[in-house]
Amino acid sequence: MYENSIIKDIKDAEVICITGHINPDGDCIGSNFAFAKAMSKLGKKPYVLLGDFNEKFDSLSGSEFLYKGDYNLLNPDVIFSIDCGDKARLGEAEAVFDRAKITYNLDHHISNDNFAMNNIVNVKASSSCEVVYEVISQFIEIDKEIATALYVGILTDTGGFRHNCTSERTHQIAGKLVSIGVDTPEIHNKFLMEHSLIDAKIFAKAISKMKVEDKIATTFVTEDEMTECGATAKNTDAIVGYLLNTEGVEVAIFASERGNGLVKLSFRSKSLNVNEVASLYGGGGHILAAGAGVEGSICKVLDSAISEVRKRLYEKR
Ligand SMILES: [Mn+2]
Repeated sequence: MYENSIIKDIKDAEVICITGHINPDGDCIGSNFAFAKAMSKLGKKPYVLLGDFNEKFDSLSGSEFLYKGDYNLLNPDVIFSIDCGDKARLGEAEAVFDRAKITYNLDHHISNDNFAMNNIVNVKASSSCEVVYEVISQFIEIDKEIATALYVGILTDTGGFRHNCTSERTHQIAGKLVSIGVDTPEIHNKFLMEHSLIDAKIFAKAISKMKVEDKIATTFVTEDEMTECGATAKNTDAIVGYLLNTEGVEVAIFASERGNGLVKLSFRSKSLNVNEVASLYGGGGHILAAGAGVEGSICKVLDSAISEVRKRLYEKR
């Protein structure tokens, strides 16, 4: 239903920007790159505005559209926010978004508050790549490069088709992308299994301090530990999922210091709604996977999160 207005807005625009959430993950990067490639098929050269991300995504086609210049110079005719549930999570790109003449919001986060002029938010979709597939397949032919970027996003946001957000439609789309030529063994290894030495070092620090109490698995890393391992936020992605995979655990919470007194909380759950808990701290995400940034000391922030989770876990049974 939006395809016609999207095509018109793209064709009429001179300056087009695409952006996503801070600390972009596989789904955010894959959906941004795939959408940029789709636009280039319409004869446009969009600017993709994304923060620092894991180098392994550099090999994806679409990275050639990344804009590394001054954001203050960008006054877009149209901007697409993809995979961002909350306008404030656009980070530096938020000001560019606010200056744009026409705004779009393509997403799948349940916490999304429809912050754009045009909102294509499907909370049933496994990933923003699934949302982007449904849109762009209406007006361009998906080639192997676009298919690969989309497949990476679907694969990483579903945890390899394991999370409950994975639907029949997710598999249909993935099948379609495979038929276009995605090299699935290579993509699974590179984007799901492989980690760097730095990832492993910070993982070891975090897991060595892991605790399980009342079916809640928790751990944390300090800024000093991050520095010692040479790690940044992008190296800690695997930790919270590992916590949740612990036998008997219902909810996992991972806390990490992000400098200037900011603590990032990541929640994963097998059934409890952790989007609700994250939103207490001004964050959000999905029912079973959510996050928030909180100011305070890491121990106090983590303790507070544990008690909020515990309250809900035992109230509801
Ligand atoms: Mn996503």
